[in-house]
Parts: sequence; structure tokens; C-alpha cells
Amino acid sequence: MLIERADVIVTSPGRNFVTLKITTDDGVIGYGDGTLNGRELAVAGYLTDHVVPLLTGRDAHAIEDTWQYLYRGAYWRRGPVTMAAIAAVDTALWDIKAKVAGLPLYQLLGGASRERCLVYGHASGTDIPELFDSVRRHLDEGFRAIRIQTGVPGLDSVYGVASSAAASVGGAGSNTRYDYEPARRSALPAEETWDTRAYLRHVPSVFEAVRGEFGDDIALLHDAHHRLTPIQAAKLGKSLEPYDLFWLEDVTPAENQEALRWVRHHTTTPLAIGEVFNSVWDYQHLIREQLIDYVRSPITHAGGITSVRRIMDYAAMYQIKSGMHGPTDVSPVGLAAAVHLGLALHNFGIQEYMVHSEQTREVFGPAYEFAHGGLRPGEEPGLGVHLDEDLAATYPYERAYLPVNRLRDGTVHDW
Ligand code: KDG
Ligand code: MG
Repeated sequence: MLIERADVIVTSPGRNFVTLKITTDDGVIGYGDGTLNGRELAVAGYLTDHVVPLLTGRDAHAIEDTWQYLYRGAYWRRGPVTMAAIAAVDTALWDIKAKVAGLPLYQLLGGASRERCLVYGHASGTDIPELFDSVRRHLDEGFRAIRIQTGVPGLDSVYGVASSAAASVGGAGSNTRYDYEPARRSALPAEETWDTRAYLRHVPSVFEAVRGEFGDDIALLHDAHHRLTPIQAAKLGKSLEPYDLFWLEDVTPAENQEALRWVRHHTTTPLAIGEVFNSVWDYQHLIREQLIDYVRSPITHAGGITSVRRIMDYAAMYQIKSGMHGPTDVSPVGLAAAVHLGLALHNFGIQEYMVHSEQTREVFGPAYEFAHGGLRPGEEPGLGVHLDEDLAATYPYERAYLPVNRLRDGTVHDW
């Protein structure tokens, strides 16, 4: 079975997505997600100009060989654009293989290791009462694990905190968004002011309040978005120990693996990192030296199912689990792939689940279902996504960016 053609589909049903559609000479269609938030057209161009012309005529079943051909063959290795493009090809080929086998993809990855993938939702509020409302809504919807982000006194807006209007409506099954949307449509990125000392003073009191109100049973998570130095991160981890977090995420800028050693030496709060990593090499020391507890790489940004499974097999030797990135900028195709792999992985930990907008779900038609705090991928052959191309074509690309952080003195700060 040969690849007959590959098409890059860019659509923006509320936000931008890059999807690769591969068609075989038998007419089997597979989809892969290559969305890279704020840099979507770079991946679309990489695919269209440099990858699609190489795919025609290749054996659609030779997934590993195609992965190595695109990774090693290009000479230029790794990087988010390259690895998102490879991920799109890899995922589409797995979708095709599973459709040909007549099996849901997780069956080809080893079969189910569990009934469903535990997920965490995003609760946020500009203040404590708003945050409590958001936590309550998540609990009512059945979430058992919840990420907690709040406004910080003295800061106008904080990334990851939904505006009051957005936070007060909707839910996992409703038509209205209740999560924040990471990217904003605009010609230039918005700029936000950041103050690390104010943040470090405030966060422990938020977790104390949440534990006081909701008790010890919910799994609580927090994302520091790479903004701290190692010693600040160590201080935060220590100060959160009484509140028994499921994880503390991205405490330091992720490119310096050594930083995590300092954090680790000072705190027993579990650490998650890697949503900006795109290959197993980014985890080389972190995994071998057991400096983290959860791997955050999503299939969409780290070379696809083939290479994320490779990372997770390496991590399994050190009791490190998965915690794949799942914001709205991972498309339903990428999320479906994560849920199939998560169901099969022995060392699955948790899956991030930010609910896509109704528009997005209409375009992609995902088969996965949320119930009892977890996601199941569905039983139809392949990934279980049904892209409506006509509808997708009615949502043209719109420029959008993540916000940029500046300290009070005007310096551009880490994420
Ligand atoms: O595109 C970047 C966002 O997806 C990211 O900032 C969201 O940190 C994030 C998370 O954990 O979902
Ligand atoms: Mg994050």
C-alpha cells in the first residue's frame, strides 16, 4: 500500500490548527496533527515544501523507516518545527495502519492497560472565590484532577487564568468555553507584566485555601511556566509540600536540564517538565538521573507516536510516568493520538485535557469521550477523528500569538 498524496490543511475554528492528511493508493485516509502555537505556518511550509514531495510513492506501512528517513535524512535534527512536521506524518501513518487493521489504534500499541486515561482540567480564577467556583464546576463535571492557577495581587493579568466572563460559564460538555485560550488573535503578541516575588508569596496561600475548602482527595497540579530560577523553584516546591501536589510543572526554563537537580535536592514535590521538548535527547539526563517524575511532551510536538513511545519506554526504566501536554493548541487529532497511546502505555500517569471549543469539535469530529474523570479513545478503527474539510475551509488562518512576559523594569522574562 503506497502513499498517493499528502495534503496540508490549515484551519482556524476559533484557533489555528495544522493537519496533515495522507491518502493511500487504496483510498485509506490518515490524519496527523502538526500544530505549533503561534508558528503554525512554519510547520505548514516545512510540510508542504520539504516533506509532502518525499512522501508520494512510499510504503504507507513503513512507519519506522519513514520516521528515520525524515529525521536522519534531513541532516538538520530536532527542533519544534521539524518535529511537529514529523509528528504529523507519523500520526497519520499510524491512523492508516490501524484503519487497515480494522482496529482502534491503541490495540496496535499493545492494547489497553487501563479502562480510561485519567485527565486533569484547568481551574482558574482572578481571586479565590472565582477559583473556588471553577474548582466546583470541574468536580461537578467529574474531574478528579485539577490544575490550579490564580491571579496574583498587584498583577493585572496572569497567563493561564481565564477572564471572569469566560470562567463563569460553560463546562466539559457545554457550548461555551470555560478554559483560557493560550493564544490571542492579534498582529503583535500581547505583553504582560510579571513579578516573581509577588507570585511566590501568593501561591502557597492559594493551595492552603483550596485544600481547606475541598479536602485532600482531589489531585492538584500547578504550572509555573518556566519563570523561576532554580533556587526560587526549590523554594516554591518546599512551600507547597504541605498541600501534597500531584505535580509542579515547568518550574525553570526547560532547556537547562541541570537546573532540575537543584530543585530536586530541595523538595519532594513531584516535578513535571517537557512540553517544549521535542526529542528523547532533551530528557537524556532528566530521566537517567531521575530528576523529574512526569514527561510532558505531547505527540504533536515530539515527533509523533513512534518517538513519544520511545521516550516513555526509556522513562519506564526509572519509574517516570507520562503527563502529555494537552492544551487547546494540540488539536483533537493530537489529543486522540495521546489518548490511544496513554491507554496502552504501562507507565501512563495523567493526560492534560483542555476542552476544545464547539467549533473545533465540529470540524474534527473526535470520537474520544470524557467520563468519570477520564478519556476513552472510542472503538472505531484508527484514531477516531472525522475531519470535515468543507467546514474547515470556512475558517481561514488568523494570525495569533502567545503573550510575552516583561518584568516591572521592562526586561523580557521567561515564560
Ligand atoms: O502553546 C503553549 C500553551 O499550550 C502552553 O503555555 C499551555 O503551559 C501550558 C499547559 O500546560 O497547558
Ligand atoms: Mg504548561
